[in-house]
Amino acid sequence: MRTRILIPIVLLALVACSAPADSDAPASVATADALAVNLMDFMIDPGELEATGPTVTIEVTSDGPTPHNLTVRDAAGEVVMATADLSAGDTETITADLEPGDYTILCSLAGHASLGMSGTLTVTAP
Ligand SMILES: [Cu+2]
Repeated sequence: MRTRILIPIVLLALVACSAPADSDAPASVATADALAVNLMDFMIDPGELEATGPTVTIEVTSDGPTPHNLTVRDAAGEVVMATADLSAGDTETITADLEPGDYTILCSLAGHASLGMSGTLTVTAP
């Protein structure tokens, strides 16, 4: 008798708790911690990033000595997020909601990608 009453109450409580997370939760709550990336002459470290979508956050630090940026392009070549050109020691955090898939990361300054500043970002569904 007691169990029959308790089970519906527990189920109701679970539904009530999970509903707000699907609708109004801030995007930051649903994501993992920011990925940390360092830029330097001439590499991106790490060069292979993996993130769980949809919201992807990357904390980018330039270790110089020359300025660099981190640009993220989708499979069609569209820029989906990018930092400013960062001088040595500068940090910028960028964030975007991305579809699951493979993205290219690079420094868009002339010649830098071909010198080694390119890599990949793989976004997986949550
Ligand atoms: Cu660069």
